[in-house]
Amino acid sequence: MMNNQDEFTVDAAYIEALKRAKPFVELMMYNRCAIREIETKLQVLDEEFSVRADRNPIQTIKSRVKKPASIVEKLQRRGYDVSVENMQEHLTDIAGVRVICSFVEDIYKLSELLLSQDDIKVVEIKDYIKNPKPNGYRSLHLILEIPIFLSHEKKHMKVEVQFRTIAMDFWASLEHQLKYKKKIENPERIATELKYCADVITEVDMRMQDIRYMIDEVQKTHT
Ligand code: 0O2
Repeated sequence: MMNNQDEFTVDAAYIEALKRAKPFVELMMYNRCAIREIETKLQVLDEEFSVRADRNPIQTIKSRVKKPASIVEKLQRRGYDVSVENMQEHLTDIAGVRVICSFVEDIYKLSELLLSQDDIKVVEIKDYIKNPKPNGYRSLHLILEIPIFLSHEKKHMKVEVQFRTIAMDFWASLEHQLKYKKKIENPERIATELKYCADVITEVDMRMQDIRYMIDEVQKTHT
């Protein structure tokens, strides 16, 4: 049983821990707010397309704030101490939004429209569609800075937006699962197979895009 002294110690330690965690908890809240801002912008564009062009370029939007263990791993891997300041200064993907599009063309159209909005600042663009990673990974990554309006201040938050087609997402999700399986025998063979699948998927994306162009053309001639 705890005596009064123990109870006091536990409470004080708890309060101290809460105080220390507050900046981290607040930073994660700012990141969740930034995600909401970006999601809304994308949903607005998708809604407009559905009315004006009678189709939805976005299949799904998946968002996440980076897990604490991944934050710690990334800071340490890059040689930084684990602190809220370093998270803010050196990590650009605590807030992540993944946009799964129907066609490659939609990725470039939507990203262009997002980048042209006057409250968004572009920090970095990594085009792994035009320049895929050697393993076959493809996606368009935008690091954006966006303001969030709190009760007494405005904060500028960074968000990583990844645009992928359904096919690119299919490949990346499975590759991600497979990569983390332990004891893979024949890693070179697996890498070759995965690269082959990535190439097939690229071809399929291009063909699906062509089919859409063909259908659009036929529809134009009938209107
Ligand atoms: P999660 O769980 O998605 O957050 P880093 O590689 O993170 O040290 P950088 O510059 O941020 O450095 O990398 P990059 O390549 O611009 O983007 C990293 C993110 O892109 C990854 O996030 C993945 O989501 C995705 N990604 C990049 N390369 C690959 C790949 O080869 N396969 C798969 N499946 N996804 C990839 P995280 O943080 O790794 O994971």
